[in-house]
Amino acid sequence: MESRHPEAVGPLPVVLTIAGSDPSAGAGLQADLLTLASLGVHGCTAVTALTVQDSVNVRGYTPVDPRDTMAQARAVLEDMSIQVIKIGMLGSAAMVAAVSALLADHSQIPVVLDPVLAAGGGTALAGAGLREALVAQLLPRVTVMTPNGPEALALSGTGDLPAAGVWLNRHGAEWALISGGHGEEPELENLLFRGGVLRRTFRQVRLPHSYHGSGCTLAAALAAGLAHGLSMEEAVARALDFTHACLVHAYPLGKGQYFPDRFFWARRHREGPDGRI
Ligand code: PXL
Repeated sequence: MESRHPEAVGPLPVVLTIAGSDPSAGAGLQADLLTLASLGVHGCTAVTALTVQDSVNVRGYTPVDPRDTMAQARAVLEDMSIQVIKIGMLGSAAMVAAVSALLADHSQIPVVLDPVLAAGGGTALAGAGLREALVAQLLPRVTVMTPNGPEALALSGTGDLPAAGVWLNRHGAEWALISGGHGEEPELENLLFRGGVLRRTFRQVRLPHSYHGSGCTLAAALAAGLAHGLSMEEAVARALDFTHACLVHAYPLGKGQYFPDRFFWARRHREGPDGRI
C-alpha cells in the first residue's frame, strides 16, 4: 500500500511545451523547463527542432519529423492531466498543421503561443509559409499569444503595435500580449489585448543588456500561472514580474547575450564567502 510522506503536497500542475531545443539552454525547451520548474510546475516536452546555437547566434537547425513530435505529445497527453499547452518554435508549416490537428483533439486545454519566427540575434527560425500557417491554423485556437513587437508586426502586416493587437484578436487569439523591449525607449510597454481592445499596459524599466530566451521565459511563466489557476490578467502581471527578475539577475556565460536566471530566488549561496551552497 502506498503511503505519502508527511511533507509531500499534492501533484504539481503539468504544462506540455512543444518547442525547439537550444544547446546553450538559454532559450527553447530548456528555458521552458527551467522556468516551469522554478514556478512549481512539471514541464513535459515535445521537441520540434534541434537548433545549433550559442549565446551569440544561431548556426542552423534541423526540423524533427512532425510525426515524432506528435507521438511525444500524444504519449504525454494520454498519460497525464495537462493543464496548459505552451507552444514555442515550430519551424515549418508542416509542424503547424500537425499541432493544429493535435489541439483539435484536446479542445479543452488552454494554449499559450509564443510565435517564434526568429532568434534573438535575428536569424530566421521559420520555414516557408510558417507565418501564414500560424495565422490561419493556430491563432483561432490560442488562449493567449505572446509576440514581441517585431513578431506582432510581421504576423499582422500592420504598421503599429495597437493595430497589430487588434488584428491578432480579430484573427482568433483570445488574448494577445505584445511584449516591449525591441526599441530604444528607456521604459518599455507590454500591451495586453482582448476582443480587439487594449485592456492593460504594463510598464517596465529597460535593463542594460541583451538577453537570450527572455521571450521563452515570459511565455513559460505565463503558462505556469495559468496552470496554477490564476486569472489571465494576474498570470500576465506575475509572468512579467518574474521575467524582469530573471533578467535583473542574468549572467554572461558565453561571448554574447546574457542568460536569464530563472532560479534567482535560490541563489543565496552567491553571496556566501566560498561561492558554494
Ligand atoms: O527565443 C526564441 C527561440 C525559441 N526557441 C528556440 C530558440 C529561440 C531563439 O534562439 O532557439 C529553440
